[in-house]
Amino acid sequence: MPEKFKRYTLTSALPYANGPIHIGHLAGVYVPADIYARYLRMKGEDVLFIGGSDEHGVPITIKARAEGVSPQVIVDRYHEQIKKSFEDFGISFDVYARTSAPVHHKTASDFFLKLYGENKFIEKTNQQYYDEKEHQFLADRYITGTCPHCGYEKAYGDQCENCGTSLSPLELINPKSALSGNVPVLKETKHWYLPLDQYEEWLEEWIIKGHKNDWKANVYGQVKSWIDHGLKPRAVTRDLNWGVQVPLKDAEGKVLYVWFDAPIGYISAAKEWSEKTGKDWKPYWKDEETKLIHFIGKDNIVFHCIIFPAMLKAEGSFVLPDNVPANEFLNLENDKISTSRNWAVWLHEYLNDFPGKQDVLRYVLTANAPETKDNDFTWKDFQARNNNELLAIFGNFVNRTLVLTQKYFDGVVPAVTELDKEAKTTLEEVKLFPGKIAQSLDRYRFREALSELMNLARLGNKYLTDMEPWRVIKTDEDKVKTILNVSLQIAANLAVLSEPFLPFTATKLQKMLGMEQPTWTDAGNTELIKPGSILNKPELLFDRIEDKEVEAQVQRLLDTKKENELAISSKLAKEEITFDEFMKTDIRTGTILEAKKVPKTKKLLKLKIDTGIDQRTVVSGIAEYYEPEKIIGQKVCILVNLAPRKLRGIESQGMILMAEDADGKLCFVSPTEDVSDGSEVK
Ligand code: B3M
Ligand code: ZN
Repeated sequence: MPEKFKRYTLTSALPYANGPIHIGHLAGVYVPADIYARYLRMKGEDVLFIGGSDEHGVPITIKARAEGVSPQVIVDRYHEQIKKSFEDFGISFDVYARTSAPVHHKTASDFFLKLYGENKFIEKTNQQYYDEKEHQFLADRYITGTCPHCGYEKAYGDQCENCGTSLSPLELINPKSALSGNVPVLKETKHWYLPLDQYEEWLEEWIIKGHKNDWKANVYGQVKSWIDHGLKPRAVTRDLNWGVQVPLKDAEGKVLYVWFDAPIGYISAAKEWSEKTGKDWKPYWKDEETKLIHFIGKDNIVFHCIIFPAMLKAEGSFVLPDNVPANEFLNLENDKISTSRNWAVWLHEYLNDFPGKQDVLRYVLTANAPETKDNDFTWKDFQARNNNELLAIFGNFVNRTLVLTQKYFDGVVPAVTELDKEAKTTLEEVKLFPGKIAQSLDRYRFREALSELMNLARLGNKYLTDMEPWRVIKTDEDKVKTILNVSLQIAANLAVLSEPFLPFTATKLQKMLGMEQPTWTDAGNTELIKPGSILNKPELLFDRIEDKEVEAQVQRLLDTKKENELAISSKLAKEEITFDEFMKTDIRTGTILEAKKVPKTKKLLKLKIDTGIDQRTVVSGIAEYYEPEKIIGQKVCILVNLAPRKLRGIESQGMILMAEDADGKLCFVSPTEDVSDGSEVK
């Protein structure tokens, strides 16, 4: 059991504000963090649950560059979208901040200056990779290459996402600029380094010895292997212009490394919360009786278990994390979730497609949480868990209990007449659930805790089915009073214990049972619902998810896969073909008559083209490059004898020819002189 703490500071990884939230983020970080925060609050603990957007770093500037807008435009767009989708999904942050806020720039600068003033950095001038075409130093995601540890060919300059190792650009094999594709040159530049090697002994003591038994094996193992491999000084500044400016005179054009400033974002978020609530933030970050927990995904372990703690240790006035229960990765339909390939279930789209079903997704992502190893989300499983578990067990039990109480006693809670053996045994079992669930939650075993909650629902469902009140009512009304009273006590315990996991369901059920703001200590009480109290009108907690709903989601993913193949195929160098093979193609000049976006896709336009021989529909992956209304009348070359193919339910009869340069910029291949549509390209 955990020793008593005065308060809890829970942080959740700050998502880059360069795209929406998807189910991988939720399963890895935000659902477990929210379950834990709600559980602690129900126990009456003092909790500060921190979230926010990570708005610096190369992922943001790469996205801005691709769209030809400023990084601020990108972060403003996605910060709002992410914040709203978390709110709508019931992630109960006490504050949701952002690292482009002035309070963060001040906090991060002051943090840097304190370490600088106490000579905690090493100042080094050395050779760094530089892109001569883009006039830009290359760090982090601006440079890619082969990971020296695992051979992954798309490792970034600061980390290999394949094996998680933190890297520096100079370690990459065959480095290439992610901006121009060119091989970079080496150029001199000055940076400030955090000497992680000087903290190796302390980290050994604090983690390897101190947290051997309470940190998750997947986290402990990764940290141990880094420390065993030896830690090296790490640059905490970058030659970039988007980020927190390095607060030194000779640091023009340099910013703090995003992984130096972002974790400090947890602290500046607490200051923002303090400004909003008038409460003092300092105890939540500076009092030893505060339990600090970082909720993250496994790719963030090195930053939260080695680099940020070393920073906190060097600064000296903050508490250290008590635990970092990092989850592994969630895959989608047996493939890695990928923002760039749009292979994801986006939270804002889920909320739109499945209104009122937040708890179904919370349930499935917790039941399948990748707590110790990567796991997979499938829409079939999503449907099955809703229909066979939430609806058939939890919902069915509660609904039958409430409907029968309405039917036999007009919704007035009946008193127990006599507690027979089954009733006594069942109620004794009910009393054990709060302890079982709490024990799992205290050890960040959310899947286990949720399965115990479902076991309580199973217990109720079995008791009601075995007792058959609908049969007994014909002969023994008193016995039915006991059966339904016992069932209502189980339903009331579900209403309390389900709140951390299924907050929307718990609120509905508490309302139906007339329960006011229950706390954790109410759970296990088998007289929660008082005889004579009047129940509110029952409503269904869950409804059936039909095949067609999930089939539509699977089809969307299949269409996405086809779109990606379409996009990728244009990039691959083709093998040699014979003249005769080329002569099989029939390419004509044509004109675009109509252009429309294909709904729910990012890449596709539906075009109507006059080919000179007919008018036909072609689906083309150019929506990210061209506004439909701007390409009406555009002359094109079209491959007219390509076998038709269905894309998002639309039959595409041919392919327009586009040219794409190394930067991925597209342009039409069209006749340079005025020729009639249908002219043959030879
Ligand atoms: N922005 C998210 C990621 O690596 C990163 C987390 C920062 S937490 C301080 O996906
Ligand atoms: Zn690697």
